Amino acid sequence: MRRAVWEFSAGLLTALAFGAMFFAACAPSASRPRSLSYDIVIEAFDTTIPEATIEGVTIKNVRAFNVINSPSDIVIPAGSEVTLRVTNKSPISEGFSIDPFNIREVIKPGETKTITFKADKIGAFTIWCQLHPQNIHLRGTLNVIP
Ligand SMILES: [Cu+2]
Repeated sequence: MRRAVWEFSAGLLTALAFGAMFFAACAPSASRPRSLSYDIVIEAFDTTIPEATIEGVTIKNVRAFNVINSPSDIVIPAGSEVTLRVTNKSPISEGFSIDPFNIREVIKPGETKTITFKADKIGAFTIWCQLHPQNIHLRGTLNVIP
């Protein structure tokens, strides 16, 4: 009886070991390039201040746009095939640039553009709008990690 239990346990362990090997063989290899996609929304916050008094000087009709990408930062493993779907919710055309990957797009209000590239460089790369002064934009970062 004890021997039968032992034999059954040994058989079960063998089956589990083969099962584990089978799943290991089928699991995606860590070195295979991954396909990653992100949805990015360019949001504009229209700040209208009728007037502001700064150091005793009153300025009328102070208007400013604050434009951000959401999410502003992206982290991806090197070698990934990347798809960015960028939607512009700003009332004006916005730029979307990542210079080291030769990405330089102009996206009209309400438009969504799909940008694909391979993350074949490691580092932290600035995502920025090439159309407008940088003091009204929050820059983003594309982080490509080893
Ligand atoms: Cu802009």
